[in-house]
Amino acid sequence: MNAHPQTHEPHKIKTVRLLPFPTLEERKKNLAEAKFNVFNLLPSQVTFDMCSNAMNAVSQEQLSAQFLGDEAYAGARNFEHLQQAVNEVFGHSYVCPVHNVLGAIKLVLSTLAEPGSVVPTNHRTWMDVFEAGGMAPRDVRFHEAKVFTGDVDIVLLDEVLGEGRVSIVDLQAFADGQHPFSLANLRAVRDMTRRHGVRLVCNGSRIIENAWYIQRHEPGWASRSIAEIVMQVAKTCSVFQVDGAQDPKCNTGGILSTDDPDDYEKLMNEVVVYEGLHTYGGMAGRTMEMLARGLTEMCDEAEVHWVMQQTERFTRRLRDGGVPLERGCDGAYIETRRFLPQIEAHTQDTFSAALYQTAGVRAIAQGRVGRDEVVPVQIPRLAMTNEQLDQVADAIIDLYKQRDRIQPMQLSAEGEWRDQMAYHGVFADLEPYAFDTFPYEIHTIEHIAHLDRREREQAIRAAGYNTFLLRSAEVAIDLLTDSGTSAMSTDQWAACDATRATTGNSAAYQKLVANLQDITGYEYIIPTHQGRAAEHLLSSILIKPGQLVPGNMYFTTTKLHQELAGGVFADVIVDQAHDPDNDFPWKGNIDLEKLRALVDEHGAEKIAYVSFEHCVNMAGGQPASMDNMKAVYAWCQGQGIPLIFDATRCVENARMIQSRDLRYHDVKIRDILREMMLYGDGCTVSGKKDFLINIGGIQAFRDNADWADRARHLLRLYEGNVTDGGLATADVAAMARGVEEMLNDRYIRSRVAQTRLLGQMLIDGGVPIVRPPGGHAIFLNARRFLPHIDQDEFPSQTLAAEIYVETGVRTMERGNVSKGRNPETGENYRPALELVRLTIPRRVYSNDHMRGVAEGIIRLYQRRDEIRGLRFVYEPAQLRFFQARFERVE
Ligand code: P71
Repeated sequence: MNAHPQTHEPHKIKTVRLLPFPTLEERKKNLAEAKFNVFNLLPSQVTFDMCSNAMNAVSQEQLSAQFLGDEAYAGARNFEHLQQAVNEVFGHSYVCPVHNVLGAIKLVLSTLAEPGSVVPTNHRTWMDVFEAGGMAPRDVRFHEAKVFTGDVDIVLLDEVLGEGRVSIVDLQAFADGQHPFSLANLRAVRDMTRRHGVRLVCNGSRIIENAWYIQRHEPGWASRSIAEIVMQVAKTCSVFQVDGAQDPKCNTGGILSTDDPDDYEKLMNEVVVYEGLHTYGGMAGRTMEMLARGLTEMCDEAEVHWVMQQTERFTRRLRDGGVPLERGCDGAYIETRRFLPQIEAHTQDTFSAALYQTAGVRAIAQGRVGRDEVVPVQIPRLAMTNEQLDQVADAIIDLYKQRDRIQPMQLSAEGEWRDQMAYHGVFADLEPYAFDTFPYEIHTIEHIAHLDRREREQAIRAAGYNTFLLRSAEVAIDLLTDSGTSAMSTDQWAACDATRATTGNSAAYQKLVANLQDITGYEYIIPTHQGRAAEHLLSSILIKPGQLVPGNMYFTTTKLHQELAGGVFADVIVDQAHDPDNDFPWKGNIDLEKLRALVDEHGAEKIAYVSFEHCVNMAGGQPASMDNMKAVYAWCQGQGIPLIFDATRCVENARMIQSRDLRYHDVKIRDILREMMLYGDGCTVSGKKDFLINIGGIQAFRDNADWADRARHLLRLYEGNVTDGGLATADVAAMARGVEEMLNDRYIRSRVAQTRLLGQMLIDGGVPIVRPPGGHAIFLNARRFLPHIDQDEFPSQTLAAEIYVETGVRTMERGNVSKGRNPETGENYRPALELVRLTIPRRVYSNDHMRGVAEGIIRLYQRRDEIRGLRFVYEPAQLRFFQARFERVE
């Protein structure tokens, strides 16, 4: 089952939650206010909250279950779905819902266990509950076990059962997060309990991790699925309990299941006392629905292996760094006594406080004071990338290196439970840890296709070797475009949700205008449904038939609208932009000499406006320099020629300026962007890129009221209301929020760094790409990748198709097929550049996905000689790249 080690997540990111990064000063203040007990910190004060309970990311399907709450008091449909799921996953016929696992334990104790009886266990977690219920827990764990450390000592159990005061045996799957049991041992326990007429109760809240362990380490189970093992474990037990907030990735809730009608009867009658009716058990209807979905999804083989890979990697890295720990099923359990040998008391809270102080990371030890000395650093399931986890591990290792400097804390208030503790702390002089990674956690995921090679062969043949014709369901990693493919944030969703739809004025519109006025410095902000709508308005307003529109390389829709308005595009980009091997940092610049020559030849009145694109798409996402924008604008002003930006990728351009121009290293992205926009009279924007939205755009003008009036007139005719441009009010709200998020320096840094990483890995693998790596995409040089394929056999198209077959990655052809035929000669154009674009959606893929993409393409490059070209079987007359179909040349 684990024949295919995964290099990346078997899913992509659907929604992100933005993370706060409090400064060292803020962290100290927060810590003091929290009385040096990290339990008291608010989520808004914590960067990475290392807890696996209730903090997991979910699939978009599971999230949607939240909105399917029936909320009936009795007999809810949600309960029926929950029953079905439990029947399918655990094989048990009867289900009793509970508010969480504590409810389940309480219920078992009050119905199935005799008061005062002995309860043999393999765990320590719920001792307090047993003791509070008048039971005497007895540890029967086999402490000498090497692999299955949660196994029961059968001889000891036999003895304890022989004493005759036992009514239930209570085991935990992956006991205390550290000790998995084997199926063989569990079955032996079951047989023994049967002989003694005692029930075997199992808390399976971490059944998935335990099943994975069985699959890996127990003889005979390697080829069985997680789902099968889970069912075997559950069926072995008389009563099975699950906490909804653990493996099923719910935020709360739980269940008890059994096959015994008499026990079910007892549970049903008791559940009304402590929990709720037997058909909701103290859960909201939506929680039952989410739980039902979570139970079915949790056995997904690929997901389980990804999650377990994270734990292994995280604990290995810490161990390699010398940190004393026990490996848990969901993270590292730090041994704080050994971590802080010089500290006499309260080592757990001292460790937690020091970790928060240095890194803003929270790891909480909960439960009763004095019970143990570990602090669990758990990994919220699916919520973090490997890179983020590596950095959290490094933060802990850094702390370990300076552990001698950590001071003891003085108690100021004490209690029986950890959340009651309070301290007077002193801030040791500790070197802080600085994160440099995605400033968001994963909130919702979207599953991606796992086709095998043969299936991908079939899919691409059926798509006529055209990646535009592949179905999304056939694509593993989709690098077709960065347009409209961003993951929205929970704040954007919240803004959508809070919006009341209107066809008139709205707070969303006002916020959009205010934000963009502030960001661009332009007075007139006009929403459009996307970029080409703005291009239509602009071209209609500024172009008189026969006029020229100089620009830094064309973009298809931009040029089309210029032509529809009677204009003629003229390329004035610097020559370096046409040379894929030239490393010039500002390949998006306008060549002022070319522009001058054009005006000298035709006269300034023949120029409609200068069209200046940021991070030029067709040139490979190449930026323009601040000096160039400034110089071109100054010159244009002298000539009375308007300059209009295509600011679709303006933030990426700002980041390139920040990193490549020394003078801007310490300037905020917001301020760089504001200066860039100073050097123009307006802009069009496709918001589907840098604005972090799935739909939307704008048209903006600095101060020309006449242009704005005309734009609004056309907007009413062709698009929608002046307050929405044809967008839903909710989408206007998402855009208003997106333009705030795009200016986060950490975000844009990690965004551009991700593209550069992909480029660098390809360069290191010898793959020819357009240099230097751009902002939104990496372009492969197909002519050099496939030198043996003639341009009339479409090397770019061929390469895009072969990449899909090799890797499941979808890319876009930008070569001979896109360029089309010369209408005069009927021949293919044979453009200088034959490219394949790998476009990176924003906030959607991890750097591990990028690694997977690079490795696949490098593999393909190594066997490039085997690749044959394509020929048309169907060729549309216009924009042929969208619908064209091909077959392989044999
Ligand atoms: C991209 C796109 C989307 C696209 C457009 C046409 C064919 C294939 C894919 C759209 C842009 C863009 C620039 C610089 C205006 C638009 C049009 N790019 N300017 O790169 O890159 O905006 O799609 O919102 O109408 O995949 P729109």
